[in-house]
Amino acid sequence: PKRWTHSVAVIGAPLSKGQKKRGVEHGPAAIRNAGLFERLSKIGCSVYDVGDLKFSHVPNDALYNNTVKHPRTVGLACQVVADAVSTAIGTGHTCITLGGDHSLALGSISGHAQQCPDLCVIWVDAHADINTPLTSKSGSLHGQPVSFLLRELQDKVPPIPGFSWTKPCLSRADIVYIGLRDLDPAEQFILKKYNITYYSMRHIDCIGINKVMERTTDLLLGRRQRPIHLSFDIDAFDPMLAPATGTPVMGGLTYREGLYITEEIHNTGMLSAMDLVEVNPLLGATSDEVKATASLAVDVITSCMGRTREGDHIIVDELPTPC
Ligand code: Z70
Ligand code: MN
Ligand code: MN
Ligand code: MN
Repeated sequence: PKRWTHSVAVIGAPLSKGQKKRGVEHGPAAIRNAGLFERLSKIGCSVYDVGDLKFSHVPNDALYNNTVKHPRTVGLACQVVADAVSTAIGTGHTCITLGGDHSLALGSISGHAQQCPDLCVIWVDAHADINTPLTSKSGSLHGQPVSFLLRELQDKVPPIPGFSWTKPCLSRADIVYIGLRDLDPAEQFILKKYNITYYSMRHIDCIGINKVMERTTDLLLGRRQRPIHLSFDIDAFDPMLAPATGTPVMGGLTYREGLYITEEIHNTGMLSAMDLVEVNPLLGATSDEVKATASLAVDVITSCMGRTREGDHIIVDELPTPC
């Protein structure tokens, strides 16, 4: 007897201009090739493949303020992501967006919020990605998506070309970070000044991942049930587990901590959309490293959709009786 638990839409978002390294545009293919659809089907999901979105290259995409790179190209791509996610959610699917770099979360969260204005966000990442276009040192837009999303920050975010369509859809209390360990000075300032909740790797060491998840779900869902958007950057994991990514940072999540996060999110019953970003198959030292990183991404996604480490009691529901 099969149980069709979730109908999921999978959207490939091969966006790479939000950062500097080539290869992250091949993330969706790597995650698909690691068996995503087979694994989702096995746990009883009915899967609808939207395919990979096409992003047009915007010519003459000059730097903003001498720093921010490819603003028009990234802004337009995020708008395409937003439309696709909004359509998928509106059709009744749980939506999985495969990156691609993390700038796409501006699109996926905006599109999700068009359908679910009450959503909250769990951002699992080594980085906070909350620089404004004026605080960013790198000029990379994958380090900035959250700044465009937060209402409280809008008087600090300049109107940059390509982003005129964006509307902040989150308040400071609607987002919780998990896994942080590499923050720029301006990002630390923003997190403190706006009192944004984050559980860094130090917090996880201190209180354990179980308490972190208890507090996270309590903060976001304690008052009322609401849709969750999970934005999962694979670099939240330790580089030993996820080497094929653009910005590996020592001291990341263990496999068990990562899966505990996703199991708890599944258990809320409120996961409505997720991103899995920053898998870069050109950055593994060996093909085994690339395979391990893509396979980890599939484990994260299937865990979010209900795979349990104990097994799911679907295949065997009765023991043979000797007669
Ligand atoms: C830095 C910046 C970042 C991911 C690097 C790094 C941001 N704070 N995000 N890798 N995934 O450039 O703003
Ligand atoms: Mn990120
Ligand atoms: Mn990151
Ligand atoms: Mn379920």
